[in-house]
Amino acid sequence: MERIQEIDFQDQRLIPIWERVQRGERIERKEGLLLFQTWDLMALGKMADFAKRKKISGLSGLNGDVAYFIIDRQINPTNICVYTCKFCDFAVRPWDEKAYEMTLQEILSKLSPEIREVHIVGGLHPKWKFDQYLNILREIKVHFPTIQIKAWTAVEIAFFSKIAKIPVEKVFERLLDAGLNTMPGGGAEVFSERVRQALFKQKIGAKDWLRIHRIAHGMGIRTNATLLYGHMETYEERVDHLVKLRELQDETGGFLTFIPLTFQPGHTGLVKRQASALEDLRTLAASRLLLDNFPHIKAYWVMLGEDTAGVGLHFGADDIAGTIGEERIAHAALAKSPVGLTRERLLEMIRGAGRTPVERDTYFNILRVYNGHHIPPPWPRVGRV
Ligand code: V47
Ligand code: SF4
Repeated sequence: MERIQEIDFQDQRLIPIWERVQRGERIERKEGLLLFQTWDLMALGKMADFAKRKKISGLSGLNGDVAYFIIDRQINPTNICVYTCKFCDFAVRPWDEKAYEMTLQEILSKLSPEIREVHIVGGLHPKWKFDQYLNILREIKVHFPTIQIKAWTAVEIAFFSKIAKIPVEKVFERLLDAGLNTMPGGGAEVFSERVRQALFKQKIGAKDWLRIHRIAHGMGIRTNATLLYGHMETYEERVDHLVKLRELQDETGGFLTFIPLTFQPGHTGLVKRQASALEDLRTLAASRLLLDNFPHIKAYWVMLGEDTAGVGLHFGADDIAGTIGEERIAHAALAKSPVGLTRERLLEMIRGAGRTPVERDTYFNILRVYNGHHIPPPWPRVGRV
């Protein structure tokens, strides 16, 4: 049992919420909004940290001080996309000089047996057949049977269903047969029709995104969820997004982790600058407190930056993502973080935040707890590209 800590509240409006959190009761919509409005970030962080410790010790039997990481590799097979979402700097048209399509050989050359998870997501190619996407999974499983595959967002699943003219259930059947393990959380953006119309109107909205994840969960596929914030969404829209995810999780229990994605403005001109670190920490903490039925909250260092991600481990996050290898989506939008990190650097970040590193697989099975065991410096900082 986690020790109940004292919090010195500057914003007294948070006290009833803290009482609820200690009793393990659910936070309602109005209280959720207050979490986004309060200036009392320290109290918010302490409440979220309490909720995180309780959740993690309950789930894993480990001390709630731990933070997870994974040895993974991101692959974005193509940046050619039929859609033109206004927030996206990654996608290009086929004739663009930055357009690329990776061959199977190129994809396989990026992998090695020590990688635990490959995260595959990319553009919606105008010419590729569903079989080409399936082949990527099949070949990875043939050459690297121990690598777990986290692939294709709900947006891509809807696209496969359309190009192959088969229902979503059949799409998943064929993906499972080809080697799919889990599904990433992208493409959710923010569940607001107002924002969808303004920024990504060609893409599926809340109803379809949630329907596809519901089907995946029903077929035994664990999935993740995201929120893209820091563009034109309101706090009410962020809360609504989180409540919708919580409702689906109540129904299915299929979500593994939630990843708030802080918008990288890049060349889009949508906002002058990225959300502040305080806004990032607030969003992590509010997510931990509102998503009381989600096992994990991820501080994605790629978009947050290494320093904010480390502090995020005190604001409700219990996972700092992975080595990644070669990130392209955020970096097309001028993200300042490295494109990949080494295991040693992730250990250093977690220990620097005063947490105990725990290496995991795609399902959050624990592979190794790094208690007390230190790898001596000098540590390589950036992963192999
Ligand atoms: O769906 C696109 C977002 C997502 C930008 O499931 C942007 O473990 C910020 O979903 N700034 C793809 N975000 C990435 C994603 C993800 C990342 C890490 C872990 C997991 C997981 C999933 O990235 C897209 C879109 O929402 N995105 N452009 C941008 N400029
Ligand atoms: Fe295409 Fe996804 Fe970018 Fe939209 S966000 S343009 S669907 S790659």
